[in-house]
Amino acid sequence: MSDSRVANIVDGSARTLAHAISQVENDAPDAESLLEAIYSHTGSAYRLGITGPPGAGKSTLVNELTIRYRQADEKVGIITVDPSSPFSGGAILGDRLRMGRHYLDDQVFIRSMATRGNHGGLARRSQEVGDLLDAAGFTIIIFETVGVGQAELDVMQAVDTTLVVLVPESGDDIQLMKAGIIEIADVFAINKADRDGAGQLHHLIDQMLTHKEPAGAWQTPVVETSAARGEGIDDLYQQLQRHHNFLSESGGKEHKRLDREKLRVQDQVASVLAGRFWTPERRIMLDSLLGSASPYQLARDIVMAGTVDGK
Ligand SMILES: Nc1nc2c(ncn2[C@@H]2O[C@H](COP(=O)(O)OP(=O)(O)OP(=O)(O)O)[C@@H](O)[C@H]2O)c(=O)[nH]1
Ligand SMILES: [Mg+2]
Repeated sequence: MSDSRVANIVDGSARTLAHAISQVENDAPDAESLLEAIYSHTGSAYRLGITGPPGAGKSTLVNELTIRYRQADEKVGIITVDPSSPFSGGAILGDRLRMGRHYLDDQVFIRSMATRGNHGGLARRSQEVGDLLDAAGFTIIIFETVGVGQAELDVMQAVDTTLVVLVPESGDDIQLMKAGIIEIADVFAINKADRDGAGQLHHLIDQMLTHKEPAGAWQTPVVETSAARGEGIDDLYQQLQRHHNFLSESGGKEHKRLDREKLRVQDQVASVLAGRFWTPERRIMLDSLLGSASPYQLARDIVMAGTVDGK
C-alpha cells in the first residue's frame, strides 16, 4: 500500500515527505507501516539539535549554518519544533524571512512540527520525522526547539549533536538550569556576542564545564557568535563538524543510533502489550472499580485478575 509512497520519499518528493510527516505528527494509523517500510533507507543522516531561550538567535544561526552546509553540498532538512504551539505545517513568518533564500532551494526542506502537548511522544516523533528526512536523502537534519525544559530534552534525545545557544543575558538563567544544560550540550554558542556580557558568560560556562563528566575525550567547546552579523559562524560550523567527526570516529554515532532504536523497541513493546492488555472486559472492570481504591491498588488488581484468567 505504501510502496509508491516509499519510492516517492526515497526519490525526494517534497510533497510525499510533507504528507508523511503530517501522518507521523498526527499518529495516523498507517504511519507505522510507512516508517517500517522506509527503515532500510535510514541510518546515514547526521542529526543536529539546536536549543536555547526564546529569541536567542537560533533560527538566524540555522540559516547561517545552512549556508555552510549547502556550500559543502549537503542536503539539509530543518524541523522547527515549537513546544508551545498546537499549529504546524509551515514555518512562521519571521523564520520565512530569516531563512528566505533556503525556501527557494530544493535541497533544503523546512518544516515546523507541533507537539500537541504530548511531551512523552515528542522524542519518538522527532526520531521518526528524522527518519523520514533521512530516507529522503537529507544528509543533515537540524531540529530547532525553543527553551531548555523537558520538551527540549525529549527532542535532544533524537539527535547526534546538541548545540545550546545562549545570549549574554543568560547568566542568571544558566545558574538555575545548571545541571540540565551543561549535561546536554555538546557545543555552546553565546550568540549576540555583539552585546555586553558575552565574555562573562563565556567564563561562567567554562567554570561550570570543569565539573562536567567527560563524554569520552570530548571537551565541550564554547563559541561566541553574532549570527546577525555573520560573525563566529565559521568557528561554530567547525566545532560542530569536529563533534560529528568525533562521534563517527569514536563509534559514538552508532551508539547513539542504537540507543534511539532501543527506546523505539521499548516504546513499541509497551504499546503492543498495552493494546493486548486492554480488552473490553478489562476496560469495563477498570470503569467499575474506579474510585474504590488507589490507582496503584487498582492497577495491581486488574493485572492480577488477568493472571488468574491465565492470560
Ligand atoms: N544583536 C543581535 N541580534 C541578533 C543576533 N542574532 C539574531 N538576532 C536577532 O534576534 C532576533 C531573534 O532571532 P531568531 O533567530 O528568530 O531567534 P530564535 O532563537 O530562533 O527565536 P525563537 O525561535 O522565537 O525562540 C531577531 O530579530 C534577530 O535578528 C545577533 O547575533 N546579535
Ligand atoms: Mg526560531
